[in-house]
Amino acid sequence: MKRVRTQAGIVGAGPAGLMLGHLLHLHGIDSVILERRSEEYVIERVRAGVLEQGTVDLMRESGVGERLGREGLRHAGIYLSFGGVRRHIGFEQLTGGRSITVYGQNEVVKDLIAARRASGRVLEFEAEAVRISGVDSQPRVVYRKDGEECEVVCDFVAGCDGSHGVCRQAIPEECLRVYEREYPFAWLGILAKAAPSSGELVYSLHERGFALFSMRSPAVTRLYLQCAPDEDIEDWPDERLWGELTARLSTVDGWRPNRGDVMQKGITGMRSSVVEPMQHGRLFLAGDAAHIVPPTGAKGLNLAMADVRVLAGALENYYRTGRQELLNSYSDRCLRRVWQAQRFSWWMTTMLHRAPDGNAFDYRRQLAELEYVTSSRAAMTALAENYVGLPLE
Ligand code: RFL
Ligand code: PHB
Repeated sequence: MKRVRTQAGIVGAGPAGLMLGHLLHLHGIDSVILERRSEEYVIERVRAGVLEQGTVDLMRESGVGERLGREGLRHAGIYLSFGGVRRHIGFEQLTGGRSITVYGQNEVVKDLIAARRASGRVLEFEAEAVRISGVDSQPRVVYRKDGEECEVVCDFVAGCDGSHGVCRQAIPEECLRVYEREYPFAWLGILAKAAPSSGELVYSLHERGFALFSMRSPAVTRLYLQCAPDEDIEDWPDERLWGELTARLSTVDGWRPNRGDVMQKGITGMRSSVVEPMQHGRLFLAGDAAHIVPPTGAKGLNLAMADVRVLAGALENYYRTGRQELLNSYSDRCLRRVWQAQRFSWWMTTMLHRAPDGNAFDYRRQLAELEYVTSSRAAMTALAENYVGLPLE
């Protein structure tokens, strides 16, 4: 069996795995990154789009923010739309100058893959980790590549393998607690060749359900609408999609999203989950492998980045001093932020979606909440400081 030795075996080349490998490289720590999908698949997968200030700072400070600085769209606020009116929440005034940046997750991944290539360290695509063992003493990751089994022998394993990965399964069930919540709806998302008709995101609660207006570039609009979790994408031809998006997003002042060719569409279920602790022996979980948030708060990618920032710092400290305190406190330090993001994402989700079993009372209550959130400075500040991202450690 082919065998390689490294300091950190990283499973998954999503934002968490790639950023961790990059930060470790800057500290002079070797790693091997294994990714079961192809490079094209990973780069083309359309997902998140909103970067918190802390994520932008991390990319800049670690030397991978050059294209982000040129092409990222800085947004100073968002709109909440209800009752046919868009109300603005200005982040900069409410948070002392903080903001968000719209830059596709696939662009982040592209930049991190380029940095990995430049570092000369190992990144293997179409290499699926199938077994993790020895996490109490000498970790080993067995992976399958071109029909053959190979092995990575390492000091630590970073489980950055997303919500359906294998790393979590390497932890005995009795050592884990899983907290979960499902939501009775999903998001149907599209990418359209259309110039964004608003400079900032619009989150809308309409009688017919939630809709979100977002973007990727000055020529590409990203839109989502609430649908049933078991909805069939075949039931959504473009005409029906545009009709529904227009109905849910249009406002009485005549604003509506521009239409264009639909380049991609897909349905995503929504759930919240947290695994505690995020560490077992020499195995550390990061990003979606440890926690899932519903996308309404735009927190998933940002949490993944916050986790690996903490993990890279702890590993650097270990290799420099031989001390394990920061590794041992990794889980507790990450989970504080994770639960804040869970709370915020749950709150945004329940405020903005129509529950299928909800009644007219619930809808009126949601409208009253939106009225308050867009008129009280205290409430707007609470939304703004969570949306731009609570301070990193
Ligand atoms: P990823 O990106 O899922 O990467 C995990 C990688 O691991 C690979 N893998 C394996 N590789 C080798 N061996 C195995 N056995 C493996 N098993 C799995 C997978 O192929 C994959 O490449 O997890 P990571 O790095 O933790 O990053 C998390 C983010 O991707 C995720 O949280 C966000 O996309 C969530 N999210 C959003 N987050 C935001 O911060 N802002 C947003 O605006 C936002 N919008 C969204 C979103 C997620 C969405 N979907 C589709 C779930 C919008 C949507 C629609
Ligand atoms: C996106 O642009 O994909 C996006 C924006 C905000 C969200 C979720 C997704 O809350």
